Amino acid sequence: MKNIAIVKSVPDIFNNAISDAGTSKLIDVDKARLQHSQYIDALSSIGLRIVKAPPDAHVDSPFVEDTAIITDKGLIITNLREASRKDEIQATQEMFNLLNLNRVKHQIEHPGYLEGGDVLFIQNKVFIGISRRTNIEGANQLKKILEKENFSVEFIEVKNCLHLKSGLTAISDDVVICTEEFKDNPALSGFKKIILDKDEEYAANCLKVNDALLVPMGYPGALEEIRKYHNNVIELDMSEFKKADGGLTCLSLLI
Ligand code: CIR
Repeated sequence: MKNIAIVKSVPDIFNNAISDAGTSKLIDVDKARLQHSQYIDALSSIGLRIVKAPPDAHVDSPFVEDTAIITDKGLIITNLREASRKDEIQATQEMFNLLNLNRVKHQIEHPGYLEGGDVLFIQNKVFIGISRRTNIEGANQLKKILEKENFSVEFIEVKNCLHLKSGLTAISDDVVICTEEFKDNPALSGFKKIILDKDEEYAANCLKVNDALLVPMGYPGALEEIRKYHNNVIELDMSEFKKADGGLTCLSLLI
């Protein structure tokens, strides 16, 4: 059960965020702020307490998920790969100090890189994406920490998207939603799967929060499939975050 959502805010320079296709230049920052506040309202409506991190002017700072992994016992500060994102962990750390969380602190260290978008928890299983942003050294450091907490950890290679969770998330404890890339992955053999059409791949990034499921608006095929398994779906417009290669999971850290 999650009770708290940590979020950052959308900086004025958000249209300089990193994006593979250069689409962040097209971001309407005011619209991004509106979508961010609708996201926060959705989390509040589910019953979460919202905690806003101190102002952070980094271009990609709304994507707070990438800066930390939080478990019942541990607080793991990540090591982000992109130079422009490295210092985002400072505002995250300040906020953790204010929250005074009773957790053992860890830090992913060089030569390890790891971003939260590559870490998918499904009950006691954790899948770590080996991607452009998370390397084996970083994944092994996290694996060691999580195994001490009795999680079972598997690595999944990510080739066609930014992070693992850009192409694969869980909509319940036994159903995942994913792009073609992950459909035959042996690590996922025990799960039912919703496999997305090419033009709806963005819908792979859903956010399950307690009994609710946040899904990106505008993917009717995905929505129809999701509704077969889930009856508490909240659709949110994510158009401006998509332009910066980010999605629903990226915008919060849940405790
Ligand atoms: C980046 O390239 O780092 C950001 N523009 C997007 C990060 C998205 N985060 C995520 O998927 N967890």
